[in-house]
Amino acid sequence: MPSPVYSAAIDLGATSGRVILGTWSKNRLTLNEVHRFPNAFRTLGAHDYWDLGTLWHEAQTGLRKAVAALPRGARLASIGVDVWGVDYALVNDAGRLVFPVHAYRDARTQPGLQRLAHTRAARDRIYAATGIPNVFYNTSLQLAEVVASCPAVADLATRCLFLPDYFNFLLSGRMENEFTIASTSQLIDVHSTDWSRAALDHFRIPPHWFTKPILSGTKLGRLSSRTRESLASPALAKTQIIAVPGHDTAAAYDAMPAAPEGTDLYISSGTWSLVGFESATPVLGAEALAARISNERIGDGRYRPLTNVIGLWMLEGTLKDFASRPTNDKEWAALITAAEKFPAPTALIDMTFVEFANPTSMKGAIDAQLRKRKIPAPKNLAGYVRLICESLGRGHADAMRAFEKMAGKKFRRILIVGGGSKNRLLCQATANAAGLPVVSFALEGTAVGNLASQLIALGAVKDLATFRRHLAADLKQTVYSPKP
Ligand code: LFR
Repeated sequence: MPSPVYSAAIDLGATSGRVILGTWSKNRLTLNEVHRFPNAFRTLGAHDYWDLGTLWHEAQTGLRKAVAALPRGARLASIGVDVWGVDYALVNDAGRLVFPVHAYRDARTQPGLQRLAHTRAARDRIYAATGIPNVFYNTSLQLAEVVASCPAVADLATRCLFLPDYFNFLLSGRMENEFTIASTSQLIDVHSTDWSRAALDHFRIPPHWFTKPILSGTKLGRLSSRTRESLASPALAKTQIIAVPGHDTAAAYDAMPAAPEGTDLYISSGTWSLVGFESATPVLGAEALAARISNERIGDGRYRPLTNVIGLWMLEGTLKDFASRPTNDKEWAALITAAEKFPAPTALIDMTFVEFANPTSMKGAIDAQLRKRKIPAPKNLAGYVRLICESLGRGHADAMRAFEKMAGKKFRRILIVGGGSKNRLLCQATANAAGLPVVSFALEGTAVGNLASQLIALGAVKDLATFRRHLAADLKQTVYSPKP
């Protein structure tokens, strides 16, 4: 492998996307964020959709900028894509979209969610088969709704590609289902690395829409000629497309500079807070289901049992309701300082409240819950920020305790990466509620995990343990010790 190695990570989140050029040289990874852009779903009539054309346009713009940022004569070795979980594109054999791409917050899954919730035997059976609890955004519920409401789709579509699979197809011309993203669907067999026939049958989803998932790190080949022509650069002549962990959370977990003995709890903090750990075995059973433990998968076939706590979605949503919201880093810092000055709230928000999933006003939804519980609402934005961060911290700690109890584990540290790792109020609240040190890394976890998988596939790094060792030696960290 020539050194340095240049690779690009296309990292798409529900509220923003970025393209990052990674340079691997002398066992060090440096990141250059060459392109960042906002993302949002759009509402048409009663439904919510992603704008895939814009995302693809932005991804290509980012790749052009990545190429422009290369030193003269250098080549881009590879490209990998990671995206938020569960959403998908239905295509025909030629790769044409045959159905609009819905966003997972679309309320169309609510009747299916309730139906499964109220059919206890089926709900338990699906959890035993897939290890994924009944959540409104599951691909299983989304596909069941499409097939039931538009039956002709079963003839029109020949493949279901999850969003990273779809972008991999645009880049490479190959249609594959990558394993980590497939594992978010509630359709993978929890005891194998293949689809669950029981789940597919239950939701009446055509099994031929899927092929056996490929494990992360599989090379998909060179850039397709169409994309190569559109990007028109000699630096891309030999660029490999690599199926990295397509699920952003799987990529972020891979990037954790974790202790090898497995005593760290992970939080990938972004639109959602994903609290979990790595395990050779799944965490199953009635108690695990009640705690909403989701046995999503690592790219090599193992498990990452995690709980989805509502995350920064709640903070971002609340900010929209205040004209005084911060617009730059300085204003953010001032807001956090103001929020820290408040006494710790005596009552916290219950984050599992379904009304927080996609409210027209997040502040309105919070106020409604507080009113119901006869708790006075905060008087200003700083008060809301304090209440939300403390409540999220409690949510993180509750998830940790559930894991300790059910998996018979004792965690020593909590590692946090992603947007929330920069929010000291949130990190401190988590440390206090959990009674454990929180180690925050200034790290774009999802992009780093994406790049790690590419470097391993290219043979530039031996394996993930080696990558983590190098990364840990190089990272800035802030430790928040618990306070009573
Ligand atoms: C985070 C994430 C979560 C998933 C949620 C919905 O970006 O991928 O892991 O539960 O989005 O897809």
